[in-house]
Amino acid sequence: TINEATFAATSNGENISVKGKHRLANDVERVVQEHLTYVREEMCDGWDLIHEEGKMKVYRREVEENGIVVDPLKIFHSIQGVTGHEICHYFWEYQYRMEWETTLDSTKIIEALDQDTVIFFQMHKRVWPTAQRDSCFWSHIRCISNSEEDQPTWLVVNYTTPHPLAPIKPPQVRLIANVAMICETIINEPPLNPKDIKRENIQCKLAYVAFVNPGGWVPSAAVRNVAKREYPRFLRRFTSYVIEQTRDKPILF
Ligand code: H13
Repeated sequence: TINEATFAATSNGENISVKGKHRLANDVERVVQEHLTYVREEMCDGWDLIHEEGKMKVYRREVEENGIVVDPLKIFHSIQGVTGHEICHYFWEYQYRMEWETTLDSTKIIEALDQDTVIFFQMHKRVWPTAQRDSCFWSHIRCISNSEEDQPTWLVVNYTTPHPLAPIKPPQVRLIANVAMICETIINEPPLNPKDIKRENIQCKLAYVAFVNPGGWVPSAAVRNVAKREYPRFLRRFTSYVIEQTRDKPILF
């Protein structure tokens, strides 16, 4: 059998697949755990509330690396009538993407690593006064149960990865991203019989976290203005889309 030591010895720092685990499984595990830790951290020093709209709160920390804006962003929201599973399902699934995404020219799956992990290649709309951007990232969906009584936490992580089917062709510029959607479901005034839970009794508490590097210099003010406008717009549109899609469907817990 192959153990950790053999894995380390044979992998030689490369990602190879071992025993039912795909070649990026360790990366996925690490990034998922980092997000679960990071999302619980308090929002204090350095975080600015840049937008508030109903229950949506958008926070940003201004950070530059070599003169490039890489501001971390966190959005908290609470959505009535949907579950965390539903939010993550519509966020992760390829088939719905172009129905709610307004910032993309195209999206495609270039590899499926396992049932819950795929690699996307996306062409982004040109929103900046500079080169168009593309992205290539693994996208993973997961359900984490915390206890018998509580509803599980659902999350989706999108994380940039290179791929032979998606070489960077200059002048094309690649976005570098580490993005997570993390959701909890709250059941208000739970009826005695779980079968009697109605959409009006449920609520999804959502956290959306984004670290995006534009992959090349863009005027700081331009990136910050676009981000401040586009992230709330995305979440507004996406959550209305999920509410609309699930309205007359059985609740997906
Ligand atoms: O998360 C969003 N969309 C995902 C599904 O299409 C893909 C996203 C991703 C982005 C970039 C690279 C890899 C993955 O997770 C919604 C994104 C909304 C973006 C609003 C635009 C903001 C512009 C910010 C500029 C920063 C450089």
